[in-house]
Amino acid sequence: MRKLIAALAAMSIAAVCLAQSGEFVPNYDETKVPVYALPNPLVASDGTQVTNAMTWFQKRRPEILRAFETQVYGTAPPPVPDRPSKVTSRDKDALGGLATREEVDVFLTRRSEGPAVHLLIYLPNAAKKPVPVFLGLNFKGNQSITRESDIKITQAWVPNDEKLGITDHHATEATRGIAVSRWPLELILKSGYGLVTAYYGDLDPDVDDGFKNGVQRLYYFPGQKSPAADQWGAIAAWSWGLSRAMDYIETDSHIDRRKVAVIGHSRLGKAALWAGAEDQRFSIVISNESGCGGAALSRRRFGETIARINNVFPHWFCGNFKQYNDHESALPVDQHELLALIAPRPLYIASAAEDLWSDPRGEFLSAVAADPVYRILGTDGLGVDQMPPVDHPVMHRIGYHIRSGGHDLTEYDWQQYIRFADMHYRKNR
Ligand code: GTR
Repeated sequence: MRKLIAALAAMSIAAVCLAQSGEFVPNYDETKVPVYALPNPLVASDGTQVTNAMTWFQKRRPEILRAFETQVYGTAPPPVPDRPSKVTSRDKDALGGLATREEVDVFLTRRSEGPAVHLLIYLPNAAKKPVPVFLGLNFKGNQSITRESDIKITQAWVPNDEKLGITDHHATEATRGIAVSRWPLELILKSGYGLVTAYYGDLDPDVDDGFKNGVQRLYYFPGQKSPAADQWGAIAAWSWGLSRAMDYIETDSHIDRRKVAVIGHSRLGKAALWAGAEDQRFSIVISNESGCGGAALSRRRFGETIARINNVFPHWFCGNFKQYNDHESALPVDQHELLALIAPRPLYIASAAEDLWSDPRGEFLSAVAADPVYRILGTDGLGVDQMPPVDHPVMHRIGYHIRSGGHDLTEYDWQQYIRFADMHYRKNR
C-alpha cells in the first residue's frame, strides 16, 4: 500500500512538473470537463430548423460536410473514372479451403504502372451468392494480418522498429502474422463475411514528411508543393483510399456491393468515419476507439485534445484545423456531426474502459448527440441515453459498447460487429 501511495505521489509530481514545463497533461477528471455547448445538427446556419429528411439532405447535411472538409480533414479529389486495377494472385484454397484469397493492385491514378493500393481479399468458399464484406485498412502491411506465408510483404514505407528488425523503413519477414489478433479471419469467414484490407501506408505513409510520399502529390496542380490549408491531410487520404477500394469492390461480382461495412481502429477509425461520411456507398460504418478527431467530442477536452493531436501528428488533419488548437468552441462543428453525416445508415461506436486517452464517455455522448438526426430520418437511433455498463453492447441503428481492457481491436469487438452486421444485413441473406 505504501509503495502504491509513493508511486501515485511520484506520478502527480511528474504531472505537475510536465505541466510546468509546458508539456501536455491530459485531463482525466470528469469534474474538470469544461462547460460547453454543441452545435445543433438540426439547425442550419441561416437558422432554419431541420424537421424532415429533405431539409437534412438538401440543406443541412451539405453544410456540415463542407465544414468538415474545409476545416477538419481537408478536401480530397473526386474519383478518377477508369482507374486500372490488376489481380496479382489468386488462391481458391486459402486457409485450408475456407476462403478464396486474392491480392489486387488498385492504381491511384490512371497510370497502371503508377502507385497502387494493394488489396488483400478473403471471401468465404461456402457462400452461394455475393457476400457482405468488412473493409478496413491495416497498420503493418497485409502480411501482418495472417500467418499465410505467401502474402506479399508491403514494399511501402514503414516505421523503423528494432524488435522487428526494421532499420531502413522496409518491412521484414518478422512482421508476418504480427497483427492476427486484430483480424480474426476464421470468425469473419465462418460467419459468412469476406474481408478486404490494405496497408494504410500505401496511401500516405504515417510520417510528417511534408507529403513527399503520400497520394496527395499525385494530385497537385502544376507548381503545387504541398496541400493547401483546406486540402487533404493523411486521414483524408486514408479515407479516400477506402473509397477507391470500394470502387474496386463494386466490380467484383462475388461481393454484395450493398453490404460493405467500413471499419477502422484508432487513427484508422477516424479514417473509417470520414470515409463513411463522405461516401454513402458504405452501408455500415464501424469506429473502434477512434477518439479525438474521430467519434469523441472535441469540446470536452478529455484525454487527447485538438492541440495535442495537431502538435504530435501535424500531417493528419488539414492546415485549417490548427486554428482550433485550444479553441474548440470556435469550430463550426463537433464530432457528433461527423456521426450524423452517416445517418440513417447503421453506425457502431466502440470504446474501451482503460482507453481514457480516446475519451469513452465523449464517444458515447457524441452518439447521443447524433441520435436526433437518426430519428428525424425515421430510425431508432442509439436507443439509450445512459452509457451502458462495460461489456454490455447496445444495438439499434447506432450500436455502442465499452469493452473491458485497453486500446486494441479484439475478437470480442469483432463478435459485436458481426452481430450488428447480421442484424442490419440479415434481410436477403
Ligand atoms: C495515438 C493518437 C490517437 C490514436 C492512436 C492510434 O498516438 O494520439 O489519436 O489515433 O495513436 O492510432 O493508435
